[in-house]
Amino acid sequence: MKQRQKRTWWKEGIVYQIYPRSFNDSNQDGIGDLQGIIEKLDYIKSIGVDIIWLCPVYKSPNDDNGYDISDYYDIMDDFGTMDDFDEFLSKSHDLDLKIIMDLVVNHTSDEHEWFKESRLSLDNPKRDYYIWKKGKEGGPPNNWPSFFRGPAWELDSITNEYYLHYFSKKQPDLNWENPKVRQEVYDLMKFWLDKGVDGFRMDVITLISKRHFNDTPLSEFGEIINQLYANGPRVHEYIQEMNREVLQNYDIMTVGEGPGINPESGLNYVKEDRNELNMMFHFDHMMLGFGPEGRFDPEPIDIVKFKSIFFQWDDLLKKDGWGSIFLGNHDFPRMVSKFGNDDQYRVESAKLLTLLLFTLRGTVYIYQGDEIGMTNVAFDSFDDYNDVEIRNTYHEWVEKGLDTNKLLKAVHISGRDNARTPVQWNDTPNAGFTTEDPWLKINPNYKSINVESQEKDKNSILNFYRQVIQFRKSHLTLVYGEFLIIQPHHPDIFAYKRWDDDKAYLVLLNFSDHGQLFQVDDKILSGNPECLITNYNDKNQFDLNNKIELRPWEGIMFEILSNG
Ligand code: ISL
Ligand code: CA
Repeated sequence: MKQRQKRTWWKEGIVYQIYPRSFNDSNQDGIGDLQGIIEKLDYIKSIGVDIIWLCPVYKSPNDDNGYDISDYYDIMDDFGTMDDFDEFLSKSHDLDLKIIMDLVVNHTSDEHEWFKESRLSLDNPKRDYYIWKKGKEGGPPNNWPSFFRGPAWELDSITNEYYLHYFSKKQPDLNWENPKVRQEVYDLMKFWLDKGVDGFRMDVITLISKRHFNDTPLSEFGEIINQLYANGPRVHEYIQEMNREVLQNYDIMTVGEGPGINPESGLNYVKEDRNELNMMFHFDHMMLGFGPEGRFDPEPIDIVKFKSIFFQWDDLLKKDGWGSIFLGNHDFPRMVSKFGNDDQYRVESAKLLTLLLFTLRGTVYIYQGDEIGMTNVAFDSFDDYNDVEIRNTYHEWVEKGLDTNKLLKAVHISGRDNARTPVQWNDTPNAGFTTEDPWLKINPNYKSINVESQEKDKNSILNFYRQVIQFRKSHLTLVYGEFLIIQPHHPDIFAYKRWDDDKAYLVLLNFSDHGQLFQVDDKILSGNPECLITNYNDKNQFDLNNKIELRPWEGIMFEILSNG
C-alpha cells in the first residue's frame, strides 16, 4: 500500500496512560503502585494497546503527585522500589508493551538536593541551577502569576531573594540557560534509556526557555501562557541540543506537552527535518469549555470549533509532522463528562468518542478508566479533594470572600481530580482498587461502572474499545489516510471521510441528545455503503436519497468507495 507518511511503530502504536497513584493498589495502603500495575499488565495488553505512558514514579514529596521530583534516579516510596520498576519494565517488554516515562524537567521539587543547595547562599555552586531574582519595591521581581494561583515567585528567607515557580511554590523552575543543568537533564534521560525505556512524554517542554523578566500587561492567564511563558527564545535550541546529545541515539518515541502552542508555533517542534520531537500535545480542544477566567469558569462546548481544531491541526501536520489524538488525561475532566453525556447517554457517547479517537490521523492516547466510560465525580466538600490546583484556588476564593459553592460546582465540571479517582475494577467495596481507605475517594458509581462487569458484557464500552482498536490496527488507512470534514458548520454532527488509494471510510458522529436527519451528496456515497462499526446494537443505514436518521449520540463508520 502506498503511504503518504513513512511508517514507524510510534505512529501506529496506541498509547495507554497510567496515573499510578490511582491505578491499582497491591499492598493495601490505599495508594496505587508498580506491583499493582504489574498485576494488571495482561488486562492492559488485552485492550489492544502497544505503549504505556507512565506518569511520574520518581521520588517526590507529592505536592503535585509526582510532578515535583526530588530524585530523578529513584522511585517514590509509595510506588515501590527500583527493583519493582525493573520488573515492571521487563514484564511489559515480555508482553510487547513499550514504556514511555514522564520527563518533568521544567522544574524540580524544592526538596531536590540541587534546590536545597541552591538556596543556601548567593555563591553556592548550584545557585544558578534555578532562577533567583531580587525583589522589587518590597514585592516580587515582577507581576507574573503561577499556574496554580498566586504569584510565580516565592521569597526565600535564607538569601532574601525570590525564586521562580510557574507551578506550585514547591516546584521551583530550573534554569535551562545554565549548561550544567542541561547536562544533568541529558544524563538522567540516558540513565532511563539505558535501562531500556522506550521514550518520554515531556512535561511542559514549551516552557523551559524563559523570556525577559519584565512585568506583563496581560491579565488573562491563557494569554500569559501563549505570549509570555511558552515558546521562549531558546526553546528550539535546547530541544535540538537534547536531540543531538540523547534522543537521536535511541529508537524511542517522544511527545512534548505543549501548553501555549498553536498551529503556527506547533510545527516547529515536530517537523521532521528539525530533529526535535516526534509529537506534541496541544490543548486547543481541551480548552473548549473553559471560559475567560479559565478552568473554573466553565462554559458549553462549541462543536463547530471542536471540529475545526481537529481539521486545522491535521492539515498542519499531515506532510512532515505527526499529531497526538486524545480527549482526556490526568489534568482534565473525564472524557465522557466533558465531551459526551455522562448521564442518559453515557454508554453511547463514550463509544462515539472512542470511535472518534480511533478514526483520526495521529497517534491515539487513551487515559486509564476511559475504556470503561468512567465519569466525573462530585464530592460535597473541599476536604475530599487532593489536587494542589483545587486546594490553592479554594484558599484564594476564601481569602477574597468569593462564593465557594460556585467554585465547588465548577470543580465538579472541570477539576483535575475528576480524572484521578481510582480505577473501578469491580463492585466490591473500594472498587477492587484497595481494601483500605483510598488516597482519593472512589467514585460512588463504581457498582455499575467497573471493569469486571464490562468484561462479561459483549456490548460494553470496554469491548467496543477492543473492537475499534483491532479494526484500526488492521486498516492502516485510519492511521495514515487523508482526512476531510463534511459539512464543517453543522452544529451537532461531526462527519468526515478518511481515505487512501486502498480504502475509504465515512464516519458520522451525532454530538447531541436528539435524533438528527443527515444527508450527504452523491459524490461521497456512490455505491452501497457498508456499515462497519456502530455504537448502537443494531445497524443503521442511508435511504435512497442519501439521508440517514441518526439517533442521539449515534456514531457509525461506513466503508465507501475509494478515491473521493
Ligand atoms: O493549562 C493547561 C493546558 O494549557 C494545563 O492542563 C497544563 O497542561 C498543565 O498545567 C501542565 O501540566 C503538566 O505539568 C504540571 C502538572 O501539574 C500536570 O499534572 C502536568 O500534566 C506541572 O508539572
Ligand atoms: Ca500501594
